[in-house]
Amino acid sequence: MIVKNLSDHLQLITINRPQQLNALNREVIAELHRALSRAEEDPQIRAVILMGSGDKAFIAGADIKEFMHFTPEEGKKLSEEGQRLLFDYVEQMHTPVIAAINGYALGGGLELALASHVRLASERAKMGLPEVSLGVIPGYGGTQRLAQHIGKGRAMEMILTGKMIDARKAYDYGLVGEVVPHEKLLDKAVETAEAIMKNSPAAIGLAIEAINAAYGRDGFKVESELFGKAFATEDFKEGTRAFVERRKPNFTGK
Ligand code: CO8
Repeated sequence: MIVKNLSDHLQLITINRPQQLNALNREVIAELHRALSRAEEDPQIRAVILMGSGDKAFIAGADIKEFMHFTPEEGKKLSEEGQRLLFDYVEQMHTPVIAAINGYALGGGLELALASHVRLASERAKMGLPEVSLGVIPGYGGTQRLAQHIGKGRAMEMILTGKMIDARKAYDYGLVGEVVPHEKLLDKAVETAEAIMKNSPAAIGLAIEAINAAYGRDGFKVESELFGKAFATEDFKEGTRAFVERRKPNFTGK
């Protein structure tokens, strides 16, 4: 991960695992938590931009190779830990976080963007929650936050088909605030951060807290339970194995 101050008050955090399309393993989640909590506790930092390194991906999801052999208990724990350290943490930060979606934002990658306070996309971005194609469900808040952002019907369709949508459709859905040419994405994120940073940091923190208060927490617990449950299925073993073997899965529903 690369942490860079773009100005006295603005920090850019780049997830830096480009060979694995910035997939989130435990180590990256822990590093992100440390960097974000440092930013949150530093009164000088008034906004954070999150981006993926390389030209291809924001984040292509949770690290499938890390969790493919986990038991249901380990799966549930991974989901709960990730929620606490990263996804819920980001959502509740008083320092606003802008997700600059510079390529694939899939699974946990889109879930991190959904937990962020503002989402901007490069015209090359592709977004989706493809978990059911692996025999699992979104486990980092996607079943809850996608519907909060784009409505239940569209969220249901995206999650059940597992299909990716492009940046234009994401804009039409209200999933991202703006779509810009790829090379202009960081500039647009800086411009948006600057607009936010003109305002009272104290009031911004309180506004985030008030907006979040409208949304219940029960569904997140259910999601972690069911995420763990999926790990007990044959479909989960088949789906993750098919991914690493680069073939289509043969699901049986067991
Ligand atoms: N996990 C692990 N490795 C990954 C991931 C991932 N999510 N995505 C890509 N990679 C790796 C590939 O395995 C490959 O590695 P290697 O070169 O060592 O074989 C490398 O990144 C490059 O990827 P590809 O060769 O596949 O690149 P392509 O351009 O052909 O395809 C895609 C790009 C379409 C993005 C493709 O990589 C893909 O489909 N990736 C997986 C996307 C996905 O299914 N994401 C969801 C993951 S599940 C998830 O996020 C669950 C969230 C909840 C978790 C809660 C607790 C764990």
